[in-house]
Amino acid sequence: MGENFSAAHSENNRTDQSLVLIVDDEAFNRQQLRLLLEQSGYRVAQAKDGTEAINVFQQLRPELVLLNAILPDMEGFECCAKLLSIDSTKYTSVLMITELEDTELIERVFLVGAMDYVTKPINWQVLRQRVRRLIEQSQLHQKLLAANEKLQRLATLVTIDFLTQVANRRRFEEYIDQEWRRMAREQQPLSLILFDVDFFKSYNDTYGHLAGDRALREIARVIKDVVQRPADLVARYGGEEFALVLPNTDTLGATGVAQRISFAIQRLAIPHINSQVSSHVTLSAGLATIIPEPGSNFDEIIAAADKALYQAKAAGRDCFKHNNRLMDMKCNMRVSVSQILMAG
Ligand code: GH3
Ligand code: MG
Ligand code: MG
Repeated sequence: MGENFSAAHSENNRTDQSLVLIVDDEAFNRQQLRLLLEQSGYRVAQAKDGTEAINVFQQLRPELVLLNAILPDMEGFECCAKLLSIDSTKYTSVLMITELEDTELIERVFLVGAMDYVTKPINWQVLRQRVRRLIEQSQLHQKLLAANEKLQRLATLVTIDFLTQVANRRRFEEYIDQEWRRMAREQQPLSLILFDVDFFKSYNDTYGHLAGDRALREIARVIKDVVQRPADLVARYGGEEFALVLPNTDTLGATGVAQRISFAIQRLAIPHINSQVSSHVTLSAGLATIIPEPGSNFDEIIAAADKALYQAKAAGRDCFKHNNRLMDMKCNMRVSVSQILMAG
């Protein structure tokens, strides 16, 4: 940046000195403005025309631009519009310096997005106050943006399960409530699958808690990989339990998803020498499919899937059961992945 960029001589020892870009073709004007700004504790960059201003702006992203309305290579207004159209994460104010103060000119100043103006001959006291106000506005805006980003990150954190990186229980309940009501309005089927890892206590006892954590992460990843529709939600429902919400999905669709997940877990083949049903980690699952009654509560589908899961456990594990309220009948299936693979 060479001579265009001057290090600050702070009068009040500020460490977070804001940067002001001066755009004026007259070296004398730039010099005077620079002195005033440095006395106020700002860092200063300079440009002698519009093209240089755009270059310097892109590199340094100043908080404020003091822009002369008359430039040798383009109109100050055009330059202002160009500067403000540059995509920047930083908020920049433009203060125009004009020769006259007529209505048309003032309208143009604000039309191109400048925040304020001063007229020549410059009243230094007025300029100092306007610069201070605009810098404060810019800093406030930056703080707001940062706070907003932080909030967004926190909002994501409170909906994600830390260990497995799928949705947490809180997000699950929020989502199933929303989808339950949507399916009730549209009179469409909602399916829910609850998975529970078989003999997981003995897995931890055999391989250690850290290996248990790793297994849970892998299982969550596999379930997530199988699920295809954007509206499907995988969540960690409890310790070694996962839930899968499938909107607009009937019995057949949900059964297909459960089968694909069973196969994928079989392929994952995490050894479990102390499982009583397989040499590998297996899942049991309870499925439920319901077209919700308007005004009813989503607890209904959780209870139905939970009951089916209980039945799958009672039936020997490594299988899934479907509690199908859709056709007012129970459709229980025992699909042992190990058995399918042996038969196939
Ligand atoms: P079942 O086949 O009946 O489901 O038997 P189980 O052993 O899986 O069920 P149980 O409810 O007796 O035990 C669940 C186990 O899951 C016990 C607990 O230590 C383990 N578990 C729960 N959350 C975590 C976790 O975050 N990490 C690890 N490593 N283990 C967990
Ligand atoms: Mg359990
Ligand atoms: Mg279990």
